[in-house]
Amino acid sequence: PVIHLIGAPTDIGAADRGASMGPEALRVAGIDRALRAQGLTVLDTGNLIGPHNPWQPPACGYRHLPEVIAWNTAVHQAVGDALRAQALPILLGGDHCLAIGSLSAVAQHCRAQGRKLRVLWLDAHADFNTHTVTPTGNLHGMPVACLCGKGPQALTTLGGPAPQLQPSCIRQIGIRSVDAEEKRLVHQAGLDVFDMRYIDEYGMRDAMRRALEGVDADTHLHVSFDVDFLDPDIAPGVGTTVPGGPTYREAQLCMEMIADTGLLASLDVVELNPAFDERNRTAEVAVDLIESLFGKSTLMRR
Ligand code: DIR
Ligand code: MN
Ligand code: MN
Ligand code: MN
Repeated sequence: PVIHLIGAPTDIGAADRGASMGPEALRVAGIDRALRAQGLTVLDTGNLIGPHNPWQPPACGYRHLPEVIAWNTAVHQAVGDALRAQALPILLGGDHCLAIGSLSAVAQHCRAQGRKLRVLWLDAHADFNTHTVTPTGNLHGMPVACLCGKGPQALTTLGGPAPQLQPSCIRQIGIRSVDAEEKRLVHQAGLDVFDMRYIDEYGMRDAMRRALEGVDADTHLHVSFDVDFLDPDIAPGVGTTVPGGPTYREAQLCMEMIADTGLLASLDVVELNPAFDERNRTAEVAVDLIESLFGKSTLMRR
């Protein structure tokens, strides 16, 4: 398929400024060249436009809600357009609140096409806060809850009546930072979480084998890749680093096992923050991993 790169240069839902520079850092690290080297056709559609970050405190439990709605509406439209054009959208974030717009479009597309959906949420965080339990008000900590129908109506109904996603189609991998009240909500929703304890005990291979269980030729596979999924040793360029994440090899295996399914149909790359990076190395690691996600392997396999 043709790949559409969609830049969304904003940090509107984040704890720190700087994720707005993510799309350009990924381009500078050569994301389009890396994908073309895999024999793929890539169209960089440029950057979406949205409101600037007014840097206000939370209001009624949300920071920048009107601006978050505006950005996600633009992302929803662009990702939906790409899917309707039978392209494979890659959302270049931007912070992780943008997954609301992206996945609501993916879910809507899957409903229209009668396709099953599996979402792999690669993240240090569960992103399942709501306005009543969030310790920060930052919407990048709430996208999974919003997609499952818990959140402000303007966000939960992007893509049609809420919820956009059933918890049963989501697998979370790499989780190691969940807020106290958020933990209760994750259990209550019954999210399938392969946290770092699981990966320590059983390994990335077993986690991915189980996370991909049940996907078949009728499945649309979406990966939401929060770059803070990675251990800060290899990925310092994110706003909210959490120690103890997947190593370079573990992350490569994760991506390669997804590639092996041949089912990847949409992708978010979010939370990259060049303001915290060192000579763009985190963007370069992300591009490296994305190459693997699209089938690059050490030796030719076929
Ligand atoms: C925290 C941080 N759980 C919050 N979340 C982050 O603000 O809700 N998600 N950093 O990526
Ligand atoms: Mn996240
Ligand atoms: Mn995160
Ligand atoms: Mn739509």
